[in-house]
Amino acid sequence: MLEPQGEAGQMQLDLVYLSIYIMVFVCVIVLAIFTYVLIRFRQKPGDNTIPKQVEGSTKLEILWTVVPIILLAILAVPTLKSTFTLAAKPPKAEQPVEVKVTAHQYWWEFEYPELGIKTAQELHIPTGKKVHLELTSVDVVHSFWVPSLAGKTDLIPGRKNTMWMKADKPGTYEGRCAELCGASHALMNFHVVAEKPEEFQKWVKQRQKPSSQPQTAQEKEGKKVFAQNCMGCHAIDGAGLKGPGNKGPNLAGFGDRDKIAGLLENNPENLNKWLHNPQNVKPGAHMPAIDFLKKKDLDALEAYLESLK
Ligand code: HEC
Ligand SMILES: [Cu+2]
Repeated sequence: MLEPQGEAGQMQLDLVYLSIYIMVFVCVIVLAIFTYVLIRFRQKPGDNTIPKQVEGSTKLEILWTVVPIILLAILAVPTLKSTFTLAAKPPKAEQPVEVKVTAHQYWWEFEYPELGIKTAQELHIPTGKKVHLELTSVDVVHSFWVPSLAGKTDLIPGRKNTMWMKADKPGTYEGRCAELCGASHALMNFHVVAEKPEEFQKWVKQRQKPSSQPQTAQEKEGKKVFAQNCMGCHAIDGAGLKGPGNKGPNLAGFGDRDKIAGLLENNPENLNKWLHNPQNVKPGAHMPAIDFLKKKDLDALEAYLESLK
């Protein structure tokens, strides 16, 4: 947060500095007067006279009412300006990327309505472009925070909040939920992957293509196991696997993601760990333990999921 990597983060840091400067200014003056009074008016040995008792001073009252009002106005004007600027939709001419962010206990859903892409846990964005986010939640209040890019904006059920952010340089930026939302709130991590516009376009093309079809016999078997056991909650766009709901993340392109559930390095061993007992990784996660499958079926399922590119 102290090393912003884009315009929105820089604006927010400027506000933090402004309020720190004002606080330091007030502290220095108050503490200086305080120290002076302590020394100048302390009781001297042998002097037991009671000092002159003063009650009320219109001048002082006005002074310490007006000065804070001025200081708060200095803070309020740029704060309100930035708040509205950061929530506003960037003009069409800037070709912003639109993303709908939906928070779930304890995962993030990212939808690019204009590009027809739905994904989870990993938010891909192009560098140098404003990304306009529309944020909401399906269960409780969460808060979207990418410390080095922008935040924190609440995601509230039944409400749409908006903000934009911009990354100047390619890189992977950590994201967090910044509003206590349940047992695994502290594990509700995600990543922002900022790529050069050409690279981002490649990613978009890859995601828009139908998911690669299972190649080996094992992967084909895995697809069947998935259809039988997982489609109640998960869909895989482009693979013709769509069930009744989206209680869990869309797993299209799962094999390309860096992390499982935003936490574990994406490899077969960790996938096994996750499926076997999601609660061990994320207490309270709304995915049941998959401990009823035969080893052969589980292996096939894992091979299929990792093949999704
Ligand atoms: C009752 C609903 C439900 C069922 C059934 C279910 N899941 Fe999940 N799954 C979830 C939820 C919810 C999450 C998100 C957990 C979190 O991160 O908090 C999840 C997360 C995952 C993830 C991590 C996804 C990511 O984006 O990193 C994988 C992989 C996964 N599930 C695979 C499976 C497989 C394979 C099956 C079937 C054997 C299955 N799930 C069955 C609800 C379900
Ligand atoms: Cu949360």
